[in-house]
Amino acid sequence: MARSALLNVMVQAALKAGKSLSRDFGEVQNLQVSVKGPGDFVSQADLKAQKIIHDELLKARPTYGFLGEESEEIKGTDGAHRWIVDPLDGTTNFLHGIPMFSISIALERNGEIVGGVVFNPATDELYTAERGGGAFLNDRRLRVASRRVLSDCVIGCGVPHLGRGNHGKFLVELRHVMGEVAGIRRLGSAALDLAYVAAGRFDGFWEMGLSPWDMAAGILLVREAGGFVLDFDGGTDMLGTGSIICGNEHIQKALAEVVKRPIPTK
Ligand code: 2AM
Ligand code: CA
Repeated sequence: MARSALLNVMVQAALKAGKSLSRDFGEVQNLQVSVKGPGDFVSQADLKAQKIIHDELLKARPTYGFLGEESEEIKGTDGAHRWIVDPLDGTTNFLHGIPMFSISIALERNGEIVGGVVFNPATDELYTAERGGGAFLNDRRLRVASRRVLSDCVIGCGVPHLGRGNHGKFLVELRHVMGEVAGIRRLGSAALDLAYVAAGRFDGFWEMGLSPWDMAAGILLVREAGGFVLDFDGGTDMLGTGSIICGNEHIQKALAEVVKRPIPTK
């Protein structure tokens, strides 16, 4: 697997921030027993990871723009390129000592995602993709699962957070999907969910109310693994709408139909 210089920059940034998060995750596990909990500590871990990534990426490409979860967007002097970064996706898991979190770094060129890295430092799983070059888990080429019927499928989803999203609407989606599939999973990191679809572990995934940094790298992973990714309107404006439904060609279509089924009248 040959990585471009740009993808290598992204990988190095993810690995370096991953070391920092790993150290802090060890500490978080010790802090669970304190009454105040590790909340402030985790915010600091998050900010530290973003600074590491920002500095690595901007050192390599000082003119590119930078959109990161933890800061205001920085417009680059190069109008064509933008990094889209989530230094810690799955914050709630991290906070609770659950080793299911990730760093997500994407590169956008003229509005199109051309590079993506998702790294889970707790499992040392590094997912990478470049447009036209395929998707990889460490050195292994990825392919989405090939199941064609929903009743054989394990589907990932996101559950709206306390005080956010439309809980009633989600429950209708859940009710419809659980009546059709073999199993439903919720990891708590959208970037990892998408990586799991790319790796063929999940047959599909849906969620709404996401931010661009949760999805940008994962979308490219799924596409480069041969999957289909659309928003809830059946278009490709996932970053704009915050909604996503994906899987292989058949499962994406079938899952979208079930997720968008109208609310039953009785
Ligand atoms: P985060 O951990 O970076 O916040 C899981 O459903 C997804 O929702 C994750 O990608 C997670 O990203 C995001 N998420 C978690 N808490 C959130 C909140 N309060 N508001 C919006 N998104 C959130
Ligand atoms: Ca996130």
